[in-house]
Amino acid sequence: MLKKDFLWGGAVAANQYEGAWNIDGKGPSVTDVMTKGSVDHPRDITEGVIEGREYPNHLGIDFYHHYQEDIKLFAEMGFKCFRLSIAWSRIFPRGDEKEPNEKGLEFYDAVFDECLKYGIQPVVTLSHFEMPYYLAHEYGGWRNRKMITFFIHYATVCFKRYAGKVKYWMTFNEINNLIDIDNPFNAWTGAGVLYKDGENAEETMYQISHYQFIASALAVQEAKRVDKEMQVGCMLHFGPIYPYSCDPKDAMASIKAMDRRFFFSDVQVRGKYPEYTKKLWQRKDFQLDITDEDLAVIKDGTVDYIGFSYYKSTTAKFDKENDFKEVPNPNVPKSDWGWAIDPTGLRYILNVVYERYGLPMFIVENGFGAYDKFENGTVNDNYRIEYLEKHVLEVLKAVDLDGVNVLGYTPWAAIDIISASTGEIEKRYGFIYVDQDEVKQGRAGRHKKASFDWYKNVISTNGACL
Ligand code: BGP
Repeated sequence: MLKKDFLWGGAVAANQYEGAWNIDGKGPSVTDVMTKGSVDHPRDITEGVIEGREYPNHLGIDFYHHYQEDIKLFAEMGFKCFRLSIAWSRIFPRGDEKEPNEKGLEFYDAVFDECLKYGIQPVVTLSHFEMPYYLAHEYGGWRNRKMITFFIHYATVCFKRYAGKVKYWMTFNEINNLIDIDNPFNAWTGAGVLYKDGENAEETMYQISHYQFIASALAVQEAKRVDKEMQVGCMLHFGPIYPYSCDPKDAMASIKAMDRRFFFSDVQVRGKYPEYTKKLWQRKDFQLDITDEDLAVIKDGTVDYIGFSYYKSTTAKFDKENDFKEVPNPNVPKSDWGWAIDPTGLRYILNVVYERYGLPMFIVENGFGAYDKFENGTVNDNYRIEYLEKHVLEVLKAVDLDGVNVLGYTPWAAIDIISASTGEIEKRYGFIYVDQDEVKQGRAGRHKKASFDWYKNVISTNGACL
């Protein structure tokens, strides 16, 4: 049985749904210079906004002008919370200003008040795959230590302004995506960084993460100064990486592969660098800018809970050169985008992470991206219902049978939004269908899918109907 105050809700990210990219004083963010991509072609990162090209994040689903209508629909589903992010460049258009943009602050006041009117708690991420473009362009993003000062100023302004309205915060969305150094999307959206030819991308990645760890730890400390009740979490992309076989070498490969994900939470939860990372730095002779003072900050700014996303699991096989390589798992089906569908993996990771840290767990993303067919004013998304149902059942097992402390569940996404990896809305996740053509004509039709009523029932019975 879930606790009475279990936080059912839905999740989104500012850059993927707000639109209004240059309205009311907002500056461009890194995602505003990214073009559309596709399954086979990654999104291009352009040097500033080039006329004539299509930038899907500029429009989002125009939540900026539809927030009342959308939040009303969330309330109808019975949301107890709504996970969203603040667009940093709406509050600080360039990122290095002293004074915030009042219009930007007012927008989130209005959104939070609208949520609270219906008894919906906002759950807020400070940096969800974005930062002001100016900071990336002029300062080199998070490869520059100065980001810590800019971020903390931004975080403090938000904590002070929204104290009493927001209890649950997260610092950096999926901070551990940075480990995938071969994917420029992760470094760009996560840290405003593009690796230079010839530089050791892995070494730079550890430097970037170090600065973000300090910023995150300082934010935890600052939040407590503003309001002791505030809870600040880390946010990680978690999914098990199973051993491909029971060959001990594969089992070891899976541990090594998971270390790469756990490195980030180990620092943010335990407040210190793990031994396996220190050894790796020694082995590779990485020279990082890390001071004793930094380490003290990290120690004193550990997180209150673990926010994480779960979409899929992966599988690792022993590899002589790199400890492991990821290989497809023949035991699980895949989505249209090749993502393994593995509900058991959610219970597995809840167990593993809870055992490792003992902190409350918040599932802040889980969902099924699919091509939806809009017919007769709705979408019969039974595949999505099936996916979510199976995953929620595994959450119930983790709570009832394994004793994991789960704070809440906010599926991705509350409503159809722009996909982060493709920039397309066609990879849909929401309970509410958004007619993108209508958005383009400025009408932006919202339509309930079959999953809307299904989720409403799950929430109203606190999961007992499953
Ligand atoms: C997570 C991100 C989200 C989101 C989701 C689905 O990694 O935190 O922002 O978009 O993945 O990914 P996509 O939109 O690429 O399908």
